[in-house]
Amino acid sequence: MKTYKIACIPGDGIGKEVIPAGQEVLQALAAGGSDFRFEFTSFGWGGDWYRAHGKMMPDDGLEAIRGMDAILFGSAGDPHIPDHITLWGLRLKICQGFDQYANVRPTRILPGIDAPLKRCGPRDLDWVIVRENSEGEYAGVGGRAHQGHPIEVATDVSILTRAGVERIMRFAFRLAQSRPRKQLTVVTKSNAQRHGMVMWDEVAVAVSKEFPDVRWDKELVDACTARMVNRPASLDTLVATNLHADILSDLAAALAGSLGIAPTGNIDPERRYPSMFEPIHGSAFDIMGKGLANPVGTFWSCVMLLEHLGEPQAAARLMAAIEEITADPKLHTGDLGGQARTADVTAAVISRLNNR
Ligand code: NAD
Ligand code: K
Ligand code: MN
Repeated sequence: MKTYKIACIPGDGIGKEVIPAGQEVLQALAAGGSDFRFEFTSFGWGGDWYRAHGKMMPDDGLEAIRGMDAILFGSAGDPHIPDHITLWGLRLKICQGFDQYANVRPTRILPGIDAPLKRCGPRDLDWVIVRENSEGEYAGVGGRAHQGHPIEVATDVSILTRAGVERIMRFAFRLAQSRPRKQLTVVTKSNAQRHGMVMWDEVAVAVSKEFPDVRWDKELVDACTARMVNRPASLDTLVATNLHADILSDLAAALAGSLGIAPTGNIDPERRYPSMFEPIHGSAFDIMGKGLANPVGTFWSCVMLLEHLGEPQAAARLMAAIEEITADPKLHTGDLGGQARTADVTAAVISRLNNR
């Protein structure tokens, strides 16, 4: 029997509630007649680790998880620690350390979910947003001079490399090609950002030649937000830089019903390192510790994890169970206007899995 080694990093806030729920669901899936099993190892990194050790994870932390088949991640973000410390000290350290350069965010309106767009049914919104996850606006380059003085100057430099843009474009064209509509929108801002984004556009043209069967177009990021709202069915696969896609994908999650549902994968397409799967939401300080978090974003991330491991049947079984429970308003958590608790939703998914 195959054994998949999974690193679980709940992190902070509701990450500590939804990741154990995801683990339970994966365990139930494996127990129910699958030809594989999971070996979970949990790592207590995050804000609590920071209070005890002065850093978000140990210096040799990446070594401890390098040999895993995948990582299931919750959230980094603590009410008492500045966000740039929690983010750079844990999540980005893993994404960058393992060169997870493709961040993939599927967005669909699941059955039973009341999405805010008028005249938009489930079939009108079926997107995958590909986010460049290793450079661009979040390269971490910049600085502050004359800090605190009236003449202070602060910079955050966006770095794009031709190799970095080529690999994410190729990944996005290939993903678009694998979907029924074979359609890609390249999101840009080359009217205002006249160096890196102009190269981005040029690389898109060059890489598109390798994919003659993919229809593609270009859209400025600001216009793209309006298009997502006004003409959702005109989009399928999108590719954008780190910052642009960060913003577009939260909008996408909200248009599909709730931040609590949306999943993501931080992927190393070359499979040199483990890839990391997580709900797109953060620590949700307002509801943490109360058992109210929607675990569906984590469950859907587990579907992506299973697909990545090469277990499409198990992934489909879990997705079907998720869609059955979103279809039932009694199993909606507060973010969806319901009263259900994390534990109710988790138990319901497990019972659907056991009855399939
Ligand atoms: P957030 O996603 O934590 O919360 C935004 C809102 O959505 C809150 O009202 C929250 O209650 C609600 N929400 C989010 N997930 C939910 C769920 N599963 N169920 C029900 N409601 C849910 O975003 P924020 O408030 O901007 O950030 C809080 C902290 O999380 C910050 O420290 C931030 O840096 C961090 N964060 C981390 C990640 C990550 O680790 N990938 C992502 C986003 C934010
Ligand atoms: K997250
Ligand atoms: Mn974000």
